[in-house]
Amino acid sequence: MDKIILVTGATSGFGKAIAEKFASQGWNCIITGRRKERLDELAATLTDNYAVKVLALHFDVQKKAEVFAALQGLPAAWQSIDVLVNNAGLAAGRDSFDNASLEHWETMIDTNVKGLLYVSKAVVPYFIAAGKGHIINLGSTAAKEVYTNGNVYCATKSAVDAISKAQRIDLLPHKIKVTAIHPGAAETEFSMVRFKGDTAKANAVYDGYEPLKAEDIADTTWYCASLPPHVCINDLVITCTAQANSYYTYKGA
Ligand code: NDP
Ligand code: 8X3
Repeated sequence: MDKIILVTGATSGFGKAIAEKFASQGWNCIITGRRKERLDELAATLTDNYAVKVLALHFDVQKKAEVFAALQGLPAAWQSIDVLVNNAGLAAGRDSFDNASLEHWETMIDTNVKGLLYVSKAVVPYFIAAGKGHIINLGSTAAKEVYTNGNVYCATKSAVDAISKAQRIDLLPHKIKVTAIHPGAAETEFSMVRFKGDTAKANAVYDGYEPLKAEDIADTTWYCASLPPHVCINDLVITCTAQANSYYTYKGA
């Protein structure tokens, strides 16, 4: 039977690589994001390269009405989702608590926390109806240790950690697996978004060591999703070899 993955934030970085990985294994993909052109491009690539079916839905996860309009009442053939990857997210700025902007904080909370909750709430009924399912939430090493000037980004990822634990308990009766994947630094568009297109600042994040790649996270996600029904990876921290935790990366002597 055809398998279906729904991955949010598939226009870039981890989400795009995850869609490509699962499509390469023959899974049909529901891909989401705000940038419609990129979604359409990815849909064409996946269809052409892997002969899978793709449903592209463009919406902003911050907007409750948009999320439910897009995900409730999916066409019947798309309702039997096997895996939901809550990946859409971002950091906005990296400023001290006293200097950080309220707007940045609100964007991160609305996207990383509320967006993940809205999408999960819209998809879980399909899992419950099927009597199975798998939610994979993208947290971060920032969920595990707060770092200097990481304040609200770290708080949103701690929330993802807590929500994952809560989902795991509450959704057990429905045989829904919940996995939280917590990556360290990975070179995607993440830092360009965080620093509003400041290339020098974004590149400096990855200077002096080899960070993770989006494909590393896609492979990890695939591993978690392809285990037998009785096995669930609950919590997985993955960093590049140069990184020990949220605030210690070895960049040479
Ligand atoms: P990218 O910036 O490359 O990708 C982010 C994706 O999220 C894009 O597809 C973007 O799509 C989507 N997105 C952002 N905001 C919204 C929104 N409001 N509504 C819908 N989609 C949205 O970053 P990454 O791939 O690196 O990040 C993916 C996830 O991994 C995030 O949750 C991030 O916090 C987390 N993470 C990243 C790490 C890193 O070092 N890169 C490390 C640990 C965790 P669009 O703009 O088209 O809407
Ligand atoms: C993204 C990685 O180190 O910027 O979650 O928090 S970090």
